[in-house]
Formats: sequence, C-alpha cells, structure tokens
Amino acid sequence: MMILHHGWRSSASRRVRLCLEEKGLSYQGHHVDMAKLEHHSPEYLKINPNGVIPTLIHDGRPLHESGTICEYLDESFPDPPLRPEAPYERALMRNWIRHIDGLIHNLIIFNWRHHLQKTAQQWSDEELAEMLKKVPSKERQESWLRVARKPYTEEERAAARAKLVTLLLDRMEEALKPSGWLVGKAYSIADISAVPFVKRIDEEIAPDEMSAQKHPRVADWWTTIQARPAFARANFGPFLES
Ligand SMILES: N[C@@H](CCC(=O)N[C@@H](CS)C(=O)NCC(=O)O)C(=O)O
Repeated sequence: MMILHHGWRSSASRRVRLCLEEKGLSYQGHHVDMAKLEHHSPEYLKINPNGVIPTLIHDGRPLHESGTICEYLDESFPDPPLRPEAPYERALMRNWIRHIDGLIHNLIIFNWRHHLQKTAQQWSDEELAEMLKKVPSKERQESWLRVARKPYTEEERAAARAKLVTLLLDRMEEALKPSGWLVGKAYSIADISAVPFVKRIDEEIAPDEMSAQKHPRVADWWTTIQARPAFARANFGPFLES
C-alpha cells in the first residue's frame, strides 16, 4: 500500500506522480495544502523532517526527496525500467537529478507569487515570525519572507529566467543530441526529473524558448513526453488559475 503526500502544483510532487504512473503503480494521494502550512505541522514533520512535499509512505515507512523516491520506486518495482543499465549512464542520470535539484528548483521563483503570495501577505508580523520559526531550512525561510514581504522583482525574475534557459534548456538540447533522451537510449528518471520544470517554462516562464527554432530537440522531447499516457494520468493540470 502506497500513500503519496503531495501538492497538485508542486514540481517535486509532479515528478513522483509521473514516475508512479509510468510504472502503473496504484497509490492513495493525500493533498497537502501549502497555503495552510500543512507541511509544517508537527505530524507532517515526523514523516518529512525538511517540511516539504512530497513524501511517499510505502508499507508504513516514509521516504522524502522526489529523486530518491523515484529511484526507490524503480528499484522496488523494476518493470518497466526507468534507469539505464550501465553504471556510467546511471551515474549521469543521478547527475541530472542533482543538477535540477541543486540549481534549477531554486530558480522557480515564479511559482509562489501565484498561489501563496495572497495568503502570506496577509499575515501580521507576529504571525510571520511564528511561521518562520517552523520552517526547517534557512533557504525556505527566506522564500517565505520574500513572498510575504518582498516579492521578487521583474529584474530578479528576468535573471532567473535567463539562468533557466542556459542551465536547463541549453544543457538539455546538448544532451538530447545522441538519442532524443537525456541519458542513454531510453526514457529514464533523468527525463522525469526535468518534466515539471520544462512544463513551467513552457506554460509561463519562457514559452518562446520552447520553439523549434530555439531548442528543437527539447521541443521534440516535450511533444513526445506529453503524448505519453502516464503524463495525462499524472494530472499536472494548469499551474495558473484561469
Ligand atoms: N528536493 C526536494 C524539494 C521539495 C520541495 O521543495 N517541495 C516544495 C514544493 S515543490 C515545498 O514543499 N515547498 C514548501 C516550502 O518550502 O515551505 C524534493 O525533490 O523532494
């Protein structure tokens, strides 16, 4: 029995939902409402000490970190395989996950202003101070402070957008050259790791960069990914409210 604590719009959660769907695994979803700070409740911190989503519970045991969860799922349920066989390619796959987690995730500073800013801006200074005490990492404390009191400026967003293009799309364009997949000759967790971020770039952050003129291989890859039945089942939905 598997339970996934997740958010519909959370990139890390989307990654795990996609992996579960690619493997055809059934699970019970439990929605965590970040606007209500459910991920900072004492009960949730027991299953995810970092106070972030997602968390997978499998056979009663909790696991955090979306990249680790995807690898764990592939090890536990090997069919269909989502990791390359060769150790070198497997290592490259891990480097993609690491690269995206370390450098790309933080650049998605565009996200919180859509759903969390309204709530966060209404907190009094006392409420904000109380809230910040509960956030386990300094970096996330800063994100909450920014969304509540000092939203990112257009200049900061432009700088993040430019980095997303060079650090994600340009690198993907190069990596996709040999086979059309990020690593080796097949779809893998490296591709799955990138999907939620490419989705955000395509729908809002820099859709013009996804054209066949600018990043032709990424554009083809993205068309192929979106046509996969698991992509529809993972239910990314629109990020922005219409
Ligand atoms: N490296 C973690 C990142 C998880 C993460 O940052 N999740 C975001 C949503 S995508 C979150 O819970 N943010 C809430 C917060 O920082 O307070 C993973 O891949 O699981």
